[in-house]
Amino acid sequence: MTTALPVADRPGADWDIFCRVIDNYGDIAVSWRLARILTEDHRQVVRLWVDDLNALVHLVPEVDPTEEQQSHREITIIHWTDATVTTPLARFVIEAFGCTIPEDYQRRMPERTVAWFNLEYFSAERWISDYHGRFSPQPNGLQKQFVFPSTRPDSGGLLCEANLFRARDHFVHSEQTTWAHEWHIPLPNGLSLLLFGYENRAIGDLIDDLAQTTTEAVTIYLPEGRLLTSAREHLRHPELMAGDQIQRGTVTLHVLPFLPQAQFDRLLWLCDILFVRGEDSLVRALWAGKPFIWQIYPTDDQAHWEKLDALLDTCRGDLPAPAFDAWRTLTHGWNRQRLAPKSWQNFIEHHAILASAAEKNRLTLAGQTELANWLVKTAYERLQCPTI
Ligand code: TRH
Repeated sequence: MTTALPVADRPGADWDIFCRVIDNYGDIAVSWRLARILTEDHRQVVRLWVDDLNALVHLVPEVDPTEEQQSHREITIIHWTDATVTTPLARFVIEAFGCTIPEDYQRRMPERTVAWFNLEYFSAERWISDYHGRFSPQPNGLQKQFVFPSTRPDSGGLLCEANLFRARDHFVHSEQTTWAHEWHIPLPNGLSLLLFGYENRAIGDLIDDLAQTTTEAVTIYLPEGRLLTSAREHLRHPELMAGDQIQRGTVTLHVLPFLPQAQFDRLLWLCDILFVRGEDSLVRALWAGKPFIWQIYPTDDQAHWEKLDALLDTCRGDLPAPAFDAWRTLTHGWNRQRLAPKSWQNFIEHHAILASAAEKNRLTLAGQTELANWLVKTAYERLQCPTI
């Protein structure tokens, strides 16, 4: 965005984002990140409606879960309950992940709302290109527009802060030691891995493979959460908790406390290989430009396998077949919770080429649509006023 007018001079620069927390952090993680980018990079006025403030507190500890309404980082956060009064209405409205916004609000939307977006879950599948941007007529007379975040060029793109890459470079060159000290994170020794995931029986195999295949030091960071419960069982350390450290040969595993979302990228930037999950952490791994293993959110109809392969395909770039196969095999094994023999070894043999492909992929994605930009541009076009 090049010409940022002061908020008061921009007609209708106000947004309502509605978010219901289904499970985990993904819904609120994406909604909060979007709220911040709209506010900080686009100088929009944002209200975030969220039904579960406790989920947001994990990501943003400054939020008070008992407040019905509060402001943080210039975003108005509203605890969304059935009783919430929904006036005044916003000019632009985002329904995150198909959460249905209150009926009364919907009925009154034509009085003021000019753009209504349904923000969908991330997918890199081909059909996204056809469905992104489509409209669906609603009973209140408005058209709801579907927005698909994706790594595909003809989609809504991915959320990315305007200063993210500058911050990354600054962190890597001059900040990481101080930062690690401040957050009580031991600095990595040798190759470093972040393991952020759901429960996974393969964690024992992974750490055994690591310990057996390398004579070099390896540092693993395991944030507390769902994967830690598997680590307790499969590493036979039932009491393992944040602050603990265990050693297997040359491998040191550190259990970390869950960090505020604003610090999460720094943890990724500190590591060489990123195990991520869900949606928001996947996007952050893409922006970190490091080799990553994605544990996809599994669905009962098994549709997640196609989604997983679609992501790998869109990020492949010019990776030669052996390196791509090694990446795909480890990714599939991690998602099946059973690693094929030598899958870690094969993967790590291709580390250099996978690292350079990940950085190239970051640059490619950075040249594509940015999601908040797309939303602002589209919303202002609807207002028929000069945009960005
Ligand atoms: O929590 P998730 O598994 O969320 C999932 C997905 O979004 C999925 O698509 C959706 O269907 C399901 O929820 C309901 O993973 P995700 O999306 O990566 O969100 C995790 C957030 O937590 C992300 O913003 C990173 C953040 N995080 C921290 O802020 N601090 C930490 O220490 C860690 C480990 C993560």
